[in-house]
This record gives sequence, C-alpha cells and structure tokens, in this order.
Amino acid sequence: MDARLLKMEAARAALAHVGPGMVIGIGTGSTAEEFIRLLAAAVADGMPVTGVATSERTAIMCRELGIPLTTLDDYPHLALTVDGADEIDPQLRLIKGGGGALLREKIVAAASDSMIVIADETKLVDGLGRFPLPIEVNRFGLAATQRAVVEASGKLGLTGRIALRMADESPFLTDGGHYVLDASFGLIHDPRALSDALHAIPGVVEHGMFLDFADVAIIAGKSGVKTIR
Ligand code: ABF
Repeated sequence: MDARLLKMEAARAALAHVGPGMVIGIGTGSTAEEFIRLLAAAVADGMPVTGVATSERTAIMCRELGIPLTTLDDYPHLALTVDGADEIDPQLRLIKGGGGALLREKIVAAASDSMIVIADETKLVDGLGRFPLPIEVNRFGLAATQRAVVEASGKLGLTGRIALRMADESPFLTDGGHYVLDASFGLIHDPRALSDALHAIPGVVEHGMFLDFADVAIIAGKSGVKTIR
C-alpha cells in the first residue's frame, strides 16, 4: 500500500481520540499533515477544536485549512497531542526531529496529558538509533558544543558522524533560531544515559529522544492499523 495511504489510516484512527471542545497539540511532518487535513475536515463539519501548533510549518497549514489556533501561553495544559515520529521502539520511546521541530514538539508534548504517535510501520525499530539523532544546539559556541557532544557520547561507547544539518548552502535553522546536529550513532544502547549526558551540555538546547512521552502509538501497515500502548 502507498505510504501516504498508511499515514492517512493512522491519522484517521487518531482523530477518533479527539472530541468536541478539546484543545490539542498538533504535530509536524507528513504524517501529522494527514492528521491536520482530517482535523480540518472535522472542524469544517462543525466540530469545535482548537490547536497548538508544534511548528511554524504546522501553524501555516492549520491557518490555511481553517483550524483555530491558540498558544501554550493561553492554554498551558493540553489534554492531547498527536504527532509523528522518525523511530518508535517497543517501549514507545521515540526519535523525533527529522523535520527540525523537536523542541516545540517536546514542549507541547510535555504540556499534554497524553501523546498519540501516528506512523506507518516503517518507523518501528527494535532499538533507537538507526535514524540519526537530531540534537538542537545554540548557535553560540557551536564547535565547543559539538566537541562536548562527541566527548559525552564517546564515553557511552557511541561513535559515528555528527553533522551540522544544512539547508541548501547554509546551516538549517529551527523555528527557535538554533542549529541542529544529526548524530549517526547507530544503536543507542542506553537512551536514558545519553539523554542525561546531552542535557548536561550547556549548548545543547534539546535532543530528539522522547523517552517518556508517548502513551499510544497508532501504526498503520499492510495488514491494518494497530495500537501499541
Ligand atoms: C515530526 O515529523 C518529527 O518529529 C519527525 O521528525 C517527523 C516525522 O515525519 P514524517 O511523518 O514526515 O515521517 O513529527
């Protein structure tokens, strides 16, 4: 089956968790965009739902499709966030940030009682790390931060290329105006230890491992849609 259809199926199943009057976090990426299209149709049919966008890209799409938006300043506590992922392991630990929105995605997910991850089955992995780990870093002191990331990850036995993400000829900038390092560590044996080590580096703004965030993953595959809790 076509990858887009699978994403739509997962998104459709997630929409069933959205009720009238809810204020929800709205994710970023091509799977989240399928959810946004379906949500917009529900709003057009009269369902009152308000969103908090996890990126400028998502905010633009929501506005274009008529989904009312608010902010975490007005609604600091959300019932639900629906978002995509780059990798999902059996414990529902995630790698996110391939689209560069990981910081806002994590802030919105942390403000939510529940996070539903939607994906096609290609995102399922036995262990995190096949997808390069995005690490959002402050622009100030880039080389020093990159060196610290190499040192800290090396102490955990993680080696591999750590590359500054580029967009055309220039460094990619996140919505927050930061850079992203993509770390090709391979299998991350101890995601918690790496998370702690990265958080201890002052220039690291956030990393793309979401370790205690997802409550439910809705996975669409050739044999149907399954829910993992
Ligand atoms: C966002 O979109 C990101 O955190 C993740 O990097 C990406 C997944 O994109 P897609 O749904 O296009 O595969 O959720």
